[in-house]
Amino acid sequence: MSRLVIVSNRVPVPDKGGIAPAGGLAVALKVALEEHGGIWMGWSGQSSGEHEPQPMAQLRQGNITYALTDLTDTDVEEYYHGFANRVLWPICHYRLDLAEYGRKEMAGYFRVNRFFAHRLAPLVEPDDIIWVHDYHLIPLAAELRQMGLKNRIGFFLHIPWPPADVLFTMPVHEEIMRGLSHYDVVGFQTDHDLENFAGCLRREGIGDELGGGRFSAYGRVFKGGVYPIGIETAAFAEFAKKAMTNKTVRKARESIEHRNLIIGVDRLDYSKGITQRIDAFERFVLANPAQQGRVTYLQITPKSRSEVPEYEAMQRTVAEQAGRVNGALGAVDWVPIRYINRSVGRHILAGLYRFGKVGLVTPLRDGMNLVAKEYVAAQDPEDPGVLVLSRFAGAARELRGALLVNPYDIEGTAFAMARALSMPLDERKDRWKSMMDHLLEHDVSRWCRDFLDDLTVSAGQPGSEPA
Ligand code: GDG
Repeated sequence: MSRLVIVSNRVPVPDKGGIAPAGGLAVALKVALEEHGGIWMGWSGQSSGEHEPQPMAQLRQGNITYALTDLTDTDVEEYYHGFANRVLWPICHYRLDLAEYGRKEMAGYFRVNRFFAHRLAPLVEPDDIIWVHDYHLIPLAAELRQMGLKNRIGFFLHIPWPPADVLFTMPVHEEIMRGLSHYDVVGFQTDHDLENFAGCLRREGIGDELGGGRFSAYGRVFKGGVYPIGIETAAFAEFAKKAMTNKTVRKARESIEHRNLIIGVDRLDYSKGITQRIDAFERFVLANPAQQGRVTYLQITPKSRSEVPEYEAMQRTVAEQAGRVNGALGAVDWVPIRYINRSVGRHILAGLYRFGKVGLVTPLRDGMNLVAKEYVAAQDPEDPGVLVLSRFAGAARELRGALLVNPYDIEGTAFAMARALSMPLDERKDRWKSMMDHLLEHDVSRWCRDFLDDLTVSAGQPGSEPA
C-alpha cells in the first residue's frame, strides 16, 4: 500500500501522549495516515520574523511524521492574511465586495506555495499518494510537478466553489484554474460546487467534460468529484449523551431552567450569517409575544482571523447587536441572547447541542457546515430538537429533514424558529431519523475512503500525462 502524504495550511499535531486535537477531520485523516503510514505537512503557525525559516521541525509518532515549517512575517501577511483570507475566502463565499486584490499578496501566495513544494518534495517517495487540502494550497501540485514529481496528487476544497461570473472577477483566476488541473482528483463538497467548477472551465473555453467525472483542461486530464465531508457520527452521538452528566453542562441546563434553548455555534465569520440570525431572532420574539421570557438563544462564537480588518469590525458589530436586542427585549429576569465570544470545550458544546430544542445554522454561504451535522448527531432519539438550516450551506443538500431557510429572508427564518419550537414530537422524530440515518452512513471515515479510493483508482489513467 502506498504511503499517504497530507498537506494542509495548519496541522493538528497530537500532544505528547499522541492525542490528536478534537475534530472529525483531524481524527479521520490521522486514522487514514495510520493505515497507510506517512506524513502530514503544513505551516507551524509560527513566524521566523524576516529570517529565512529554519529547516522543518519533524515529529514522529508511530508511522506518522508531522512536518512543520515556519513562515516569515511577510509570507504570513501576504499568503495567509492577504491572498488566502482576503481574496480567495471572500470570492469563494460570493463576497466580491470584500475581496481586496493586491499584486503583492497574489505574488506572496504563489511564492509560499513554491516554498511549501520545495520543503515537501525531499520527503516524498515515488509511490506516495499526496492529498492537499483547501484554498491556501491550490498551486501546490503545479509546483511539485514543476519539480518533476509524478505522484498521484489529490485536492479537496473545504469551501464553496463559485460560479464563473464571481470567480473571474479575480485577476489571477486563470492561474488558479490551471493550478487545479495539475491534480489527479479535485474534490468538492457538493454537486453544486462541481457544476460551478465545470461552468468555469466551459466559460472562455478553458476545458471540457469528458464524461465519467473526467475533465480535460490545459493539456491535462483529471477527475472532478463530489465528496461531502462528514463527522464521526456514532462517536459524537455517544459523546453528547455522556456530556449531559458534565458539571458545566448541568449548570448551563439549570440556568436555562424551564426555557427552550435555541443554539448557534459558528466561528466569527461574515459567511456564517450571524447578524442576520440575530435580526431573525429579534423578529421571532416580537412576532411571538408568548415566547418572551420562555426562550434563550445561546450563540457561541469563537474569535477567528482577528488580524483581518473585516473580522475585527464584525466582532464589534455582533457584540453591539446582541447587546441592543437584549436591551430592547430583555426583562429583569430574562436575557434573550447569551453571546459567548470565545471557544468552549468540545464536550460542553456536545451537551449544549443535545438539550438545544433548535439548532440554528444559517450561513449565507458555507462549503458544508459541520455544526449542522454535529447538532443532529447529538440529539436524544426520544426527544430530538429541530435543525433550522440555511439552504446555502453544503449540508442542506444532504439534511433534508431540516427546516430549510433562506438566511437573507429575516421573516422566513423567524417563522422557521417558531415552527421548530412548536413541532410535534412525531414529526421531530421522523425528521431527525432520516438525517441521522444518512449521517451514520456518510460519516467522515467514508468521506476519507471515497476520496482516497478515487485517487488510488485514478492511478493508471492518463491523469499525470499530458492529454
Ligand atoms: C470549513 C468550511 C466545512 C466551533 N466553535 C467551537 C468549536 N467549533 C467547531 C465545530 C465544528 C467546527 O468548529 C466548525 O466547522 P464548520 O464546518 O462549521 O466551519 P468552518 O470552520 O468554516 O470549516 C466548512 C469545514 O471546513 C469542513 O470541511 O464544513 O464549510 O468553511 O466542528 O464544532 N469547537 C469547540 N469549541 C467551540 O467554541 N470545541
